[in-house]
Amino acid sequence: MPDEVAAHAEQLADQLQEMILIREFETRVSSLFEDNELPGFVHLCLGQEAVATGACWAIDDDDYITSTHRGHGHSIAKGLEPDRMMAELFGKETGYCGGKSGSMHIADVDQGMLGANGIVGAGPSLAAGAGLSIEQSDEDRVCLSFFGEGSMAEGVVHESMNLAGVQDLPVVFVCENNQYGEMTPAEDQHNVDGFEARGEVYDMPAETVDGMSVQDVYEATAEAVERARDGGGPSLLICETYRYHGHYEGDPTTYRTDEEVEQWRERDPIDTLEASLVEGGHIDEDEIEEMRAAARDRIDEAVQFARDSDYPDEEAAFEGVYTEEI
Ligand SMILES: Cc1ncc(C[n+]2csc(CCOP(=O)(O)OP(=O)(O)O)c2C)c(N)n1
Repeated sequence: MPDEVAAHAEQLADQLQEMILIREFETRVSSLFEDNELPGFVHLCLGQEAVATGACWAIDDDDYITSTHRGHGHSIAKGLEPDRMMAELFGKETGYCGGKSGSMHIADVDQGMLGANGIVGAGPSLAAGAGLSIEQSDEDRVCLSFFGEGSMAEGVVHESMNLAGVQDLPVVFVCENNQYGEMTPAEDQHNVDGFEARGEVYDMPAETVDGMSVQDVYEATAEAVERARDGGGPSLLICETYRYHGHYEGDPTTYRTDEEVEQWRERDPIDTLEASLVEGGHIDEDEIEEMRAAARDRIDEAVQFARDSDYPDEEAAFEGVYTEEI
């Protein structure tokens, strides 16, 4: 393990910085929500940062992703800016979708972020569509599709995986098994022993990955992405992870124990990476504090930007509803 860290120390330090930024964003959103500054619902990915960062690190800027209702980490990892994301959460016109999407539908098609999605299981269908368009236009792109293990019981996810499998589409299905779909434990929702079988029936390679390790997620995704680019078709990755907060902010989480949360926190993706980088002499405590300070400053600026921005005009409600006449 120390050799692994040494071999990738520089990249791991950059990944650490990004995970710290995602955590700072989510932590701040939690307190803004508690203070009633944000309209709508928010679902946070605290604890799941390594999946977003590790997977997105394995793709290029012009590749695509699809996301979920828990999509802030995916968006930051795809390169979206915290200030326009925060403005979107505040419902302001400077947000990525002009303040009309809020947390659950953030998208920036120009950056290949095809959307967070309040419809559970919808992301994989968009990913299959993106994959089809890549194939038909003969482009050298791939699409990563993030979805939760709860979505694995949705018919549309199976239809999308089937289509991707049959047509050898360049899609990597990234299932984040954070152990619960809303308040229901995964084992009470799915009568399978692990999720690999769900990929194998569609004839795609499937692998279970430690979703608390950014390096493991990165390596597995990079391999699947390379296969997809080489015409080898789709893959399924199941990233074992955990969400520290409730399903939504305000969820009393009576369905799980403090001990369980604590056990997962002991494997925290940021703390463990920091410890191994420090232990290997690749980074010191001061540099980690600088990373934290930089993330805090960036999120402070994002909050200020969002607060200072205007709400959209009423007429904006009717813009972007229909396609332009063609
Ligand atoms: C089609 C659809 N069915 C049900 C819901 C209600 N719902 C919202 S989140 C959720 C659980 C999703 O679990 P999972 O896919 O594991 O994602 P996680 O919340 O764990 O990230 C459900 C059932 C929905 N939004 N859309």
